[in-house]
Amino acid sequence: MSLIGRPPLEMDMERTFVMLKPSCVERRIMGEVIARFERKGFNIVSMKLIKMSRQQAEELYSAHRGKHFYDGLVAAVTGKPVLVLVLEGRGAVEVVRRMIGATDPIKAEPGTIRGDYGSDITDNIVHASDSKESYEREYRLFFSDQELVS
Ligand code: 3AN
Repeated sequence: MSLIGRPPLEMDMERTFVMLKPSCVERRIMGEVIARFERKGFNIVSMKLIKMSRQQAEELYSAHRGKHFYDGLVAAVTGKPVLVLVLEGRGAVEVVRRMIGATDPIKAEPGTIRGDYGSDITDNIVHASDSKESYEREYRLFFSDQELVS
């Protein structure tokens, strides 16, 4: 892989892709959610408020194509403001997944973001990559390497 425009990360450092979903934006709790990631010690490497296109939504959730909730999921995030971020820190993928909690906010532990703020399983406040491979695929849907600020 070419390293042009993409210097290697420091040892132990890892990046993950996070999206604050439409309800998070509408309820004006973005700052609270971002503050949790910052307090944990993650660096924000890039961040922007966008209206997600249908194509981006279909790609982001391509693993779920054909499932009963897929159409509703794509519709829930398409054309609405969402905040997309890249976070960096030790063990970012796993730690952020633990911080957001279980998919269904009703089952998510108190203290997790979904457990504390969510109730709807589809618009469950926040998305985060579930593996390094997912991160590599997902961030490219929204960011160029030049937009990642070390
Ligand atoms: P997670 O976001 O916790 O990794 P996934 O990857 O299983 O969960 O599902 C992706 C997204 O699909 C979830 N964030 C949620 O918005 C939606 N979803 C998952 N399961 C359901 C379901 N049973 N009904 C409605 N939406 C769902």
